[in-house]
Amino acid sequence: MAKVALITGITGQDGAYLAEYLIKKGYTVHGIKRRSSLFNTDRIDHLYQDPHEHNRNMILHYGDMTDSMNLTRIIGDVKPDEIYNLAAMSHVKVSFDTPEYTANADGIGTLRILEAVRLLGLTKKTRIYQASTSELYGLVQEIPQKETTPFYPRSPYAVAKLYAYWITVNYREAYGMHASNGILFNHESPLRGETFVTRKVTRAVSRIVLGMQDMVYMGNLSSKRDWGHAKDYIKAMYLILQQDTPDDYVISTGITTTIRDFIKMSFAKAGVVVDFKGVDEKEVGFLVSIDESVFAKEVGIEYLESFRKRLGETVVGVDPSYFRPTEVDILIGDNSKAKAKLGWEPSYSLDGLCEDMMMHDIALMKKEDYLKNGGYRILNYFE
Ligand code: NAP
Ligand code: F7E
Repeated sequence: MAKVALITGITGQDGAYLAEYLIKKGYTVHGIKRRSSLFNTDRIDHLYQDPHEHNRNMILHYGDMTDSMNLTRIIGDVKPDEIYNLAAMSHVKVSFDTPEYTANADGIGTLRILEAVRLLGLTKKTRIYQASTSELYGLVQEIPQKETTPFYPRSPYAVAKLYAYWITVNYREAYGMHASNGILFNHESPLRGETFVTRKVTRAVSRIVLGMQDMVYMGNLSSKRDWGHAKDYIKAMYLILQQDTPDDYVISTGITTTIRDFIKMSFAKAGVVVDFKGVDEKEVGFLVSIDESVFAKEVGIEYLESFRKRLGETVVGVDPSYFRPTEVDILIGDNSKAKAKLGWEPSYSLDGLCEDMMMHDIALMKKEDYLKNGGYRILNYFE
């Protein structure tokens, strides 16, 4: 019998990679997606099967983390062997604007899943993965952060996820459930939402080198993140649920980098050197030089002449509206426990991740139909 997994947040970055991974492993994957006025399944369309087909291995259900009855009904119908609870309002900055909704979906939403499994008598059958986050460390109490590092959340998102973390631990201890937290540090990919910093950068840099955009405005350039590739991190989720004993694990690369350096790295993938000058809100990034052979290969010789004329120009500015009321300055994770107990380690370096995202976004921006479909939209104030 094929194992049955239920993924909340299947339309998101991690949900899409995880669904594909589990289907390849022979699972039947059920996913919960929200109703939206436009299609929101771009990331999983390649896995979609018409409901009229027999023996489908991916089945979607309408649902929402704020609706207990809906979640309980789906879990009761599906009776999954494994639940991956990935659904969340996952944008830290937006959580300051929507704190109550974030608490409901990200915090109480997790309780709804755990309680549904308990009330349906599935505690011995169903294993639960909770998508916990390095944002729990917030104002870090220790460097690097590990499973025993005290939490100090710094946003409504992180506080909601703190509740979700502890309610998962509590249901494990109180009811003997196989419920585990993956404390995942930032992970990115070409599927990353366009308003998270890495994707905002790789999209903007692609557009700048192609002559489609003059500059990009960023927030805090000095914060540091431990970035891995989502393709590696979803494998850790799977491994966590294959363990005999439920437990909590830090999943990270152990390397931390500033936003500023990630911007430089992204331009370098196109053969362009960018440097920064000025401080705080007055800091700018400007074009220093071009390695023309790299530019011709990665961007295209036809874009070179007009780009050459731009040397010296400012391409990165700072807009304080992107600053957060409370910031997480540095994250760097110690993944020793995951290495030792799960046999997990990242296969992508940051350079490899950046390469993957840049090559994807240069190709994406070049597509004419992308332009026609509104892809030229400049990220707005809130993004
Ligand atoms: P994501 O791309 O933002 O995806 C979030 C998913 O949750 C989407 O499918 C979204 O649906 C769904 N969702 C949001 N609110 C919902 C609601 N009320 N009811 C049902 N579904 C809802 O996030 P991700 O990067 O894949 O991250 C997956 C999980 O890991 C999240 O819980 C996130 O907080 C956590 N996490 C992420 C990272 C990271 O670096 N990526 C690190 C640590 C933890 P729509 O597609 O309709 O918006
Ligand atoms: O910001 C700074 C920003 O939005 C990273 C989520 O997946 O990872 C993610 O949360 C850093 C912050 O991710 C801009 O101030 C500068 O210091 O990409 P981000 P995040 O807040 O770390 C954790 C682990 C999660 O759990 C979350 O769900 O970059 N930054 N300038 C900017 N950030 C954004 N978004 N936009 C800027 O223009």
